[in-house]
Amino acid sequence: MTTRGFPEGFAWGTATAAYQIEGSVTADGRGASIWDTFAHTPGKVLNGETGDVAVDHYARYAQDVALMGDLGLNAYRFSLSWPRIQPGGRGVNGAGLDFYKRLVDALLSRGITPYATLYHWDLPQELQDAGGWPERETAYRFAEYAAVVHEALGDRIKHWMTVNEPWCAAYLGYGSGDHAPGLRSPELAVRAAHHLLLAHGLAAPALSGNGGLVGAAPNLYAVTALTDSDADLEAARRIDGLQNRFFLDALLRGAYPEDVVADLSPYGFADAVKPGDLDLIGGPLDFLGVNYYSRHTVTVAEGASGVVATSPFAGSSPWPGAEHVAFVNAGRPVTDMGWEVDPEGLREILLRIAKEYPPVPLYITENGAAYVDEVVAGAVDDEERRAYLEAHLAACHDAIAAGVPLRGYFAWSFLDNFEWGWGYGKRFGLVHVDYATQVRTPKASARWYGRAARHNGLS
Ligand code: IFM
Repeated sequence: MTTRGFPEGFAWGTATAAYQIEGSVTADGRGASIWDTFAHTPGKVLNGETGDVAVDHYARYAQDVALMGDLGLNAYRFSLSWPRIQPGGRGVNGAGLDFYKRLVDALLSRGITPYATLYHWDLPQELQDAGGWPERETAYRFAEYAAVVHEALGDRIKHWMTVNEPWCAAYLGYGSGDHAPGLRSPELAVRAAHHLLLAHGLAAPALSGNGGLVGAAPNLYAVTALTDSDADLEAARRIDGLQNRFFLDALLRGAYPEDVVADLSPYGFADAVKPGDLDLIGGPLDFLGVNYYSRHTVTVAEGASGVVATSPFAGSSPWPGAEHVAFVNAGRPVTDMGWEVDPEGLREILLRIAKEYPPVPLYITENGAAYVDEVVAGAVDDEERRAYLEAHLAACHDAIAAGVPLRGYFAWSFLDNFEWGWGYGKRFGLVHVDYATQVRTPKASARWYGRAARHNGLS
């Protein structure tokens, strides 16, 4: 019996990203991305693993889409590989576009609505060689890429997300160096953050043609100070500013928060922002994606370093001006990533956006958990992941009941895949992948989630 029903038309999907699943990194003219380079650099990814093969989705997409359909899902969020479509960051590679046409046609034939992300971290290497996201020019190149994509796929795809988790792309890529391209400079990171948002603003008009709906997918956290000391409250203000308000205010209000601009002024942030940029960034947004995993509980303690465990090699802080902050666990159970399970934080964020910002339809564009899974007699009983999904969907249900315009939920991830600096060591999939044979086995969580999707609610 369905006791917690969701609104009619609610999107029940899963999410993936190109470099994490596709493999086939030289097929059909694909160029190299910064993640190809980074993963092939010794000491950057656990066990030297790369996305060269990943879960071979490029070759197996039809089987994967069929499985989604069989499970009963009605939506799928995936990313387009920029260097597949524009090898070298220029021109048009028809063969690369054709892959996404085939993928989307397969989705549509199963009644699965495609939600496409243009940038999930795989910048063409040549654009990085020219300076990458700290260079303003990269944002203009992204707008050209968006126009190419929309021209080719705008008849089939209506839901577009420009940038995925720009905080990660900027601060892990150019600040802590835990992600590609692996640079460690707060000055570069803050410029990258602005240019990723500028890229969104410049690309949006092209994507909105032909009935396109445009969104972005920042990763947001509930943020709490460990104590009510002035120092901890100040730490929470800084982290909330860098992680949440910077992106929300820019996208939804067309302004950066003044306190964050002040925090970032020692790093030359203001110089990167040109007249008119914020009008573009804060232009019409058809929906906002929310990637939510956990809460940051922050404190200031002796020896704190601002380091967060975003890679097994994490060594420096991705938080300009907040390097003195420590991230602590507040006693909740943790996933295999060490992230606290906190569904209340999701409800909190959804209510906050609805209360503090101009109205905008919302989607949970990522939410999920890594656990250690084992195939036993052909089955994976991942009760912890199932419970994680149920608790977070219940938080969504509560938020909707409180008036939040939440339109869909995408579980991260459809398949086990390449988890960036952790390589294949962390499994987020609802579907287990045997990396030696590429055999897919839906976990118990996938069956449970598919039932919820088919009933449009939780029982
Ligand atoms: O795997 C990532 C994804 O690429 C971006 N969001 C967080 C996920 C889990 O770390």
